[in-house]
Amino acid sequence: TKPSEVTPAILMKSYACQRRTPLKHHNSVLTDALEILALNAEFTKNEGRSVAFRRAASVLKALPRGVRTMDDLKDLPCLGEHSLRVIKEILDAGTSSEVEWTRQSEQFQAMKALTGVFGVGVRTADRWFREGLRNHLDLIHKSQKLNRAQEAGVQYYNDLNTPVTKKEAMVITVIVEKAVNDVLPGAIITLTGGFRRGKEVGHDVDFLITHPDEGAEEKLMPKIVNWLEDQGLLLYQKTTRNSYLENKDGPARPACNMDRFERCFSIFKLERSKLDSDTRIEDSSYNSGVTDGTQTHSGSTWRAVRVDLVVSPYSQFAFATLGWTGSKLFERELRRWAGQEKGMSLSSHALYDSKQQRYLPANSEEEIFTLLGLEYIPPSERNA
Ligand code: DCP
Ligand code: MG
Repeated sequence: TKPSEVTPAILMKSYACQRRTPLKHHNSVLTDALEILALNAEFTKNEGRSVAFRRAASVLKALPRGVRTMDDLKDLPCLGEHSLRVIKEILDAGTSSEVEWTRQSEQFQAMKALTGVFGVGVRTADRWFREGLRNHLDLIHKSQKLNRAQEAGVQYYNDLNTPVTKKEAMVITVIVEKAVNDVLPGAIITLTGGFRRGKEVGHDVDFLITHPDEGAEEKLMPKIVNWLEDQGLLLYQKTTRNSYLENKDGPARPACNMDRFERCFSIFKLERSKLDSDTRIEDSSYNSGVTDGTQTHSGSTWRAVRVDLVVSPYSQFAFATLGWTGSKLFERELRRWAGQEKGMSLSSHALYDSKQQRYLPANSEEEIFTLLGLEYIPPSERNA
């Protein structure tokens, strides 16, 4: 082989937080397949397996070109035997029988439909599946007992399963900024989650809110929620209180991965008239009023959108921003890197150094990467 024909070896780091992962990549056929298996493993409560498939998919997302032969995968980390087998099958035959079988299976389809209802997690969906329920309509027809979140999830099922566009996210940003600045002038509002990473659509809109005067943010959420409710902008909300207390004896990681900020899970009522007219008329994704009985409202003047609001004290804002920007795998890998490689414990609240037995403060995401001994990865390249 002439030197010019040799493909240079790719130096792929093994933690996703050490790599740049753009939103658009060259291997979506393979990553979609692996992510079906990851999702199925999640549905069957096999977390280890699920993470292994997600890590494998994530490595392929970071490749500078499409994989064409198994040779292209030489020396890449995180590709287990099972993932390699699936990739080989797709390269050879175009599809993987395991993936196709999974995709078509009754259990996978039912779990996907049931967990697609707001307020329904894997555990509940699994129980309902075993009771014979298959989708959100069964929840109505078989008069399943639902909590308030699930009621809303069924009621607004169609809207909540219609991807939120960037334009809608921008309209909601303006509303949230108005609400927050009305009840606490000088507050800072950041759009986090997938939209901060550059995604064109999302399943919800995530916001992080803080104020430069530490303490000013306390009890802020109820005020924001009241403001929004007074304007008739909320279809549903559930606020959880801040339960984080810095522990002098460390570590930072709460009992579960869930963080403990004051948080509001909400469903916004977004008026279509707030969106530009050109998108309004063409966009068939809006409920037409004629539905399968899950949408109780009649007009098509508004649509339901999931919005997550999180309030953070200013001193934790950098950690919260990093923790709420995602992707989920990127976050997971950051925490794993901190623990396994640095003897540190990272959460959305703080970074704790076990050797020094102290918290390491930071004012920006860049500083946190530096404290972790990592090269800074901008949000647009955290799409692991
Ligand atoms: N997050 C987390 N742990 C949680 C909840 C959220 O680490 N328990 C982080 C990772 C996510 C981000 O917050 O990337 C936002 O959560 P979403 O579920 O909204 O995920 P995305 O915004 O990334 O994707 P989507 O477009 O589906 O909303
Ligand atoms: Mg989101």
